[in-house]
Amino acid sequence: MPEISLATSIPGPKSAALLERKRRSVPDGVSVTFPVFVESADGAILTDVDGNRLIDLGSGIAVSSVGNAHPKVVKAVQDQVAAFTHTAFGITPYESYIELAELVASITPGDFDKRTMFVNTGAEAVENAVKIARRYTGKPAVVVFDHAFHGRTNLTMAMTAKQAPYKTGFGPFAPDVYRVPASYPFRDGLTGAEAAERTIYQIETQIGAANLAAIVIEPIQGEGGFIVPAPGYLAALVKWANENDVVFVADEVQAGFARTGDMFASQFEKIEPDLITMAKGIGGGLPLAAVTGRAEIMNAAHPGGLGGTYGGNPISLAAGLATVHVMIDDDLPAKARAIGEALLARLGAAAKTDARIGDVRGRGAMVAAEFVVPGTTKPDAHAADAVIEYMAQHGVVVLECGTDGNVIRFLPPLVITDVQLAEALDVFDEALRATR
Ligand code: PLZ
Repeated sequence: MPEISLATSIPGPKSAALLERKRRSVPDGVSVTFPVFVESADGAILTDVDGNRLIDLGSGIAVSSVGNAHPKVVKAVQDQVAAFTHTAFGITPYESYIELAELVASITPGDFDKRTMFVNTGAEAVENAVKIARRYTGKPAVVVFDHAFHGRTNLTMAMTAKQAPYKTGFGPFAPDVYRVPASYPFRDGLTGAEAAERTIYQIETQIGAANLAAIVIEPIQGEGGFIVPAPGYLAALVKWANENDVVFVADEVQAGFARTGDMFASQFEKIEPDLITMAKGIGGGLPLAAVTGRAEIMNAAHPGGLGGTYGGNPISLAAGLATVHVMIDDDLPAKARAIGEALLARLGAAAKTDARIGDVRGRGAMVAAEFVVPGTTKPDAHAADAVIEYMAQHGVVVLECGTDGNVIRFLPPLVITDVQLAEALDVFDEALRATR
């Protein structure tokens, strides 16, 4: 029996009615890309209000890595809600915060003394990493990259590269944020060493190490197009940062927590970031984010300088502890590697028969196909959109990304079954045939 079952067209009548109510009660800025309203979800299956069963290859933007409503996460949350819901860690603390801080320190790269703070969102983690790096170095500037995504708050909008929709009309933006080119092998053809040389030259000549607090980079760029830097690129930047009193921050909000086949994408590159920002996968679906890093850097901020009402709230921490234990106990990095092999094989085969796919790349369960005008590297967002639309109509949730909107990303829950993944990829193949 197929895993996908469609009782209505997409969206069905109940979802269509809810979309209309949304239009009258929720601002248009909060948009919906996939027009089905969810009623329940389990593992990699979403069931909508019209009774349609869909396969989820987006994990709620890389969040539900342990699968939706994982029984251990559900139990941990239920127990915690019944015990106590909130006291504010900064007022009357609780042990789970320490326990998850210890656990995160033990699985992040770098065998040095670490400290961890918890916040609610990825953007908040990035904001705090920048605060801490500035306090530690006493310097103001922050370097970010082409195609970067770091969030939607004022500072993180400044750090995010793509103008529309994230920044249009929302300025002025935070100062002292400088953008430099990264490594994008499909488009720049540079080796890691060459791309690093270009980046470092630009930093030295246009910003200057003496003014620079931090380099903030996604080890695999997420929203910007699942861009995997050429080998050695990140290590060269870390070396330069270490030699120049610049804090190296890996933004692992999207790539972290087993997604890429290692617990953190930095591990594959054998780099030890000074600070790591994390969110999404850590919370098993609850809002939870963190900054982890070298003790001397994290401790640079004075008592009371870091915090927030809800940062590390007990329910999210309970979910986080359960989630990270599932990732370790069930060896989800290994699951991610197996998913990666299947994805790269299937997408690679598709690229051989469809000239619109210019590049297939990624690691573990973070893989993408970049669509171009055949025979060129000119981005083709329409081709990607048509494939996504076909997949939506046929029961597969899949997301777009890329500065040019021409990349389809595959981010399944790491607990997706082989049968579910194969069925979803059959729909991708059909979508390619139907839209050619
Ligand atoms: N850093 C690397 O990927 C969030 C955002 C989608 P928040 N990515 C998905 C959207 O439309 O807003 C992200 C990320 C990286 C930071 C963030 C921000 O995380 O939890 O959304 O604030």
